Amino acid sequence: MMNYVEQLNNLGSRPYLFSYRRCPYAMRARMALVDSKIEFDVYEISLRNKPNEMLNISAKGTVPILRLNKLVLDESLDIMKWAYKNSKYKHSDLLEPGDKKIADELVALNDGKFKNSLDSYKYFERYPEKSKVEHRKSCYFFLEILEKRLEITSFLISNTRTFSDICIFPFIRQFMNVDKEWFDNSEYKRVKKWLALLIESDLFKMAMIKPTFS
Ligand SMILES: N[C@@H](CCC(=O)N[C@@H](CS)C(=O)NCC(=O)O)C(=O)O
Repeated sequence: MMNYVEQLNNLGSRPYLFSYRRCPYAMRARMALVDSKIEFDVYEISLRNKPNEMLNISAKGTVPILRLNKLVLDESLDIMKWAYKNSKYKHSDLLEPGDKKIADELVALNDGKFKNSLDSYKYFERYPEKSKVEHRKSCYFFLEILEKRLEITSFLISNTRTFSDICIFPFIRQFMNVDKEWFDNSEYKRVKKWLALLIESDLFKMAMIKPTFS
């Protein structure tokens, strides 16, 4: 088997993803690539010891990063959009679902205010000015929005999975895992069902397959 540098030197037209398996941003990028049936190689990095090959192409040092010949994409949303645009399959409805404005607003809320609240809940011990329960409460606003959306359709924008479901899902999964027992007993029954569907999907399972080398 080729080592990592040999693999990089042997790059043809096959995209290469610097990734971290448990990172929600990397998860959604891998899901979009898998969903688009784009073949790609994964380099699983250690966040504590980032490889120079990665820092050389994007100094900000976050994963995911997609490298394809001279193209470097270092934002998960850009990678996802690139994947769906370059898919051999018709994915335009995934990128431009019925209500694009709502879809964009949901993703922006997720990546902004919700992600901040989620971090304070997840790392509540670092923010002792509030209790764990109070930190969790600061996340409810987003779960309530999702629960309302899911009253109308089985996924966030339509009755099929679209871009925003994939963008948001890894973060709600993270929220669930902070206190799974609490989440399982919570009142967000539609969110729980939606999350379970995505967790059990072949798409998620494929995106979580352990890379063969790192
Ligand atoms: N806006 C970026 C955020 C990516 C991000 O923050 N990834 C985290 C891992 S989940 C990271 O690489 N952090 C750098 C570090 O921990 O050193 C994106 O959407 O790709």
